[in-house]
Amino acid sequence: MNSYNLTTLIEFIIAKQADFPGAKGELSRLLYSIGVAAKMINKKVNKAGLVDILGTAGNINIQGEEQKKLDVFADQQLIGSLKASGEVCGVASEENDEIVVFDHEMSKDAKYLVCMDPLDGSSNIDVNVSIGTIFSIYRRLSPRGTKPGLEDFLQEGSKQIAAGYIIYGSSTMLVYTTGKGVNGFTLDPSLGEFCLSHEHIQTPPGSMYSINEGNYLAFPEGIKRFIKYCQDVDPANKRPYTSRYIGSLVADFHRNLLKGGIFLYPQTHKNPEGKLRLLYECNPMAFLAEQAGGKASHGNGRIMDIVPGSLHQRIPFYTGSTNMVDKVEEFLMA
Ligand code: AHM
Ligand code: MG
Repeated sequence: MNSYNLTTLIEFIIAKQADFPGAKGELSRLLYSIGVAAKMINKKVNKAGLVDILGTAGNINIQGEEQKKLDVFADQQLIGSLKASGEVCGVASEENDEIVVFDHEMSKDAKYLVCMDPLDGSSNIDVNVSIGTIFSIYRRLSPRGTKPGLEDFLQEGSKQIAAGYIIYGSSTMLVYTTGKGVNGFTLDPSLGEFCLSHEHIQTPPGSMYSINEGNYLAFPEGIKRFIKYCQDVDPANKRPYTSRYIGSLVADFHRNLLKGGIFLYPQTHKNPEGKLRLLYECNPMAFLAEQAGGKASHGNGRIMDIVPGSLHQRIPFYTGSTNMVDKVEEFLMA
């Protein structure tokens, strides 16, 4: 803590650089650039409800410019910020079919790459529900000074150097890990700074489950049995468990991370491979879950052990408190 009794994100990042002997500040600068983009996106998200009042018609705003959808804005903001940092050689984003390669000399020489979902749950924006940005950082495999290729992005989640999310909620928070625990920062709007508010987050054993039960009939038998287990009356073991589902991954995950619980997105009729994307959603959340003492599984093993086959690969996803993820695996493998 400094003399003002608060630690800003950048102060924390710089202090933590000491955890990595030989670090030259590249990752610190990269994380900082994500923090800057997050503030810009936050400003825009906060204004979303005002757009109608401000009198924009259709897709054209009062200056006659085309209004960008917020998820496109978030994508462009993050890509711009990462490119400007000079610490990233390329980006894979849920918004883009292909990888985005930065061919500026400084970026070509950068050793990191980023996978991200710029604005997850953006369909919730119209109804004032929390949404989020999810990011994941890897070291490139190709030599520095060259253009990265697809294989640089198709690395197991266990190779992540850092991961995190920003939640645009009743307050805006940035939560991240570099593999040495999970820390959370709340945006103080009066200072315009993310300030350390949740140090060394640990997920407690859970008794909350989060799943879109509308898809019940399509769930694997093991998941149907797990849901019935959660609903069983067994007061000694805190059951029936409480059901909480927002339908916005960052918000559901954030609540469970702090309070304990499990988030489930199994395969369904509509999404036979699962709905959530391995690179942009599951791997970063899995890294955070594990660093907070929880787990992340695809039903039959660890999410972060999967070797991705394609950029936009989807996968069934079960994450949260260890006791609950173990239980789901038990039901699925029975
Ligand atoms: P998106 O990436 O298109 O925003 O979709 C991902 C969202 C997650 O935030 C959320 O967990 C999930 O979709 C909800 O899906 P459903 O509406 O099927 O329950
Ligand atoms: Mg998404």
